[in-house]
Amino acid sequence: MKCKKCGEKASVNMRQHRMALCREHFLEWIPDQTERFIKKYNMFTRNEKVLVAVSGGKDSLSLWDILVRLGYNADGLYLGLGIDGGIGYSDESHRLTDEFANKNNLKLHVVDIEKEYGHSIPVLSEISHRGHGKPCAVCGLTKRHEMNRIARDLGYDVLATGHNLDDEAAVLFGNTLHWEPDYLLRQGPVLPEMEGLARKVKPLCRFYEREMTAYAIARGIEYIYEECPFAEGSTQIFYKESLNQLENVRPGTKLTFYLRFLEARQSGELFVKKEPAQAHLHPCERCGQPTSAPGFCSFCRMLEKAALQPTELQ
Ligand code: Q46
Ligand code: ZN
Ligand code: ZN
Repeated sequence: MKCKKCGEKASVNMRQHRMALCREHFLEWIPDQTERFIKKYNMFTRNEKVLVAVSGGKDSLSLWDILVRLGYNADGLYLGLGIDGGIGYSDESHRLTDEFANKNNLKLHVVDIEKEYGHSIPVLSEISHRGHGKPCAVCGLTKRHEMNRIARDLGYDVLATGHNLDDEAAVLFGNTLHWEPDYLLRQGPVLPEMEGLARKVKPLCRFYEREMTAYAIARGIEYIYEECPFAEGSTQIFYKESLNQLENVRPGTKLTFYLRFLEARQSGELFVKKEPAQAHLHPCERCGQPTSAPGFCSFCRMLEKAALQPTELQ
């Protein structure tokens, strides 16, 4: 297999694009494409301040690397979730994120949930009795709350996450199987800023997961290989595996599934356009972040519930 650009031996073959590239051209192609997506979807400009949510995984560290290479003004945010799972998951991902930031001389904000709120994510999940024994519901809620809080408090224009095409296609698959109109209308590369909620963007949403792995390795980025121990057996992973089976038989299936959805949504052909549920947001009485619930936002209600529980788990 030869590189499409220079004819040298290719190191990455992308069947879905019918294109193979050598290492050097692949390392140029990824940022070039990212720049194209940032412009196409009006994600942000070089005058705006970007906060990249970094987890220590290949996608978020690669995203940060790409944005900095492209000359964007991008700082990192690491949330310490306090997840051990027998592999010291959070400690290791924190270490690798720190290392990446130091090596590249980048600014990293670190928020430790346990220090901030008294409990790690698994403990908060247990004592607030949310999520049927899995911490993912509390984890997702906390991450959304904290990312928005920090972006807003520190004056960032936009919050960027490292979701790749495999992530987005799996979410879309789930939302389609259940025909969730509200989620379908909101899913996309950009979630505009509204009433105290920071703009959210996903610049890697058109890259396959294997492309991001290849990028991280080719760039020599040290990232955490293990998934979060709580991800095992999740519906999301099941959807990803199902889509991979389709992809193996028909390369490009995932990309077409996602891109056709974006086109259909944009044109209004498949979905009746309605204003995204602006649901009368008002500031939470405890933390001040926007919420549609009366009184406290769902994060603060979760904290309140956790505080009311017996403390033997702490
Ligand atoms: S939600 Fe669940 Fe993830 Fe949080 S507890 Fe781990 S698997 S990290 S994306
Ligand atoms: Zn080449
Ligand atoms: Zn609140």
